[in-house]
Amino acid sequence: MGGMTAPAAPDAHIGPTDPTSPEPTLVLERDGGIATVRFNRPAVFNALDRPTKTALVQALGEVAADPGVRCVVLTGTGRAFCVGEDLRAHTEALMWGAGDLASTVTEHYNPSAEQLATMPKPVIAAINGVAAGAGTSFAMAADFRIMAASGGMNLAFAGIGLSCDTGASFWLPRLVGVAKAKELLLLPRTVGAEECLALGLVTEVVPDDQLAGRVAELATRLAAGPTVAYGAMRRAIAYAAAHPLSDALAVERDFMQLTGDTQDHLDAVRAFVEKRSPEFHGR
Ligand code: T3D
Repeated sequence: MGGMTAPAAPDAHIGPTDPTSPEPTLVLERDGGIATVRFNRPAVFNALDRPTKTALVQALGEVAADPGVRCVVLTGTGRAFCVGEDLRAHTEALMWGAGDLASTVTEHYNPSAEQLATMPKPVIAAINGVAAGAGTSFAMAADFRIMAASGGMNLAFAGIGLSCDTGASFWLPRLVGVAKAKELLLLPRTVGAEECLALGLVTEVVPDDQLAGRVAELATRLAAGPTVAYGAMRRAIAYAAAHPLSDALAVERDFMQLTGDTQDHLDAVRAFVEKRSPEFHGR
């Protein structure tokens, strides 16, 4: 398929350009309350070189902090979503003795994983093609993973003799269970869209030519929703995954207070008793 071709947005911010192409390698577009972050190195299946990784950290920080952004879509151009580290650049760095994995994990992969998982607004991964390595981890950190029927996921790390990163060890067992997570990590292969759906790796599979429309529909709905409540739910679920019930209940109470104080809550309960649809403003 042609990939997610986002409609021309009124406000487009672009990342670095590739020396081999006039195109920016990461594109950030805003359309109303929806921000789309698009990997844009289709010739290398949206593999991540250093400038693109830096731009990703910056773009995610920007959309996370912007109260006008109420839903974030992460996607790729062309036949792939994102296949993780650019292995050509990486090999070159290793040959020059400059291959410092821990530093790019600290500097790029971990901050991006944290931002995706913790920003106070919903995130959709629009998986337009194959996702591999850290690309799968980015997708797994999203709240919704909508995959084109021609897409797939490959937990490719072991194929190049690496452990796993960007949250793969955190998200994968939570999505598919420990045993399946080990199988997919130790014996990597491209898992097709229907199997991803059956395993719970993605939330939805759609025909390739319906991906953009379906993602736009969901993003529009989420961007018009109770953003503070969505952000609180993301945080409550993350907290509860690693804490005892009594602690989770205490955090739930705090978030109920936080959301109970929002204008959205007041407006929505009034709309309920007046038998009309609520209109949320994200505050
Ligand atoms: O510093 C650190 O390394 C730490 C951080 C690591 C994080 C990671 O993400 S590690 C994991 C890195 N990713 C991979 O190992 C995935 C490698 N790619 C593949 O296994 C396969 O390409 C896929 C399963 C993703 C897709 O297979 P297929 O058969 O559909 O496509 P292909 O022919 O292999 O690839 C298409 C093109 O994309 C090809 O270019 P060419 O030959 O047509 O010019 C291929 O070289 C390029 N490509 C794919 N993946 C990468 C890549 N180029 C650079 N880096 C890649 N990761």
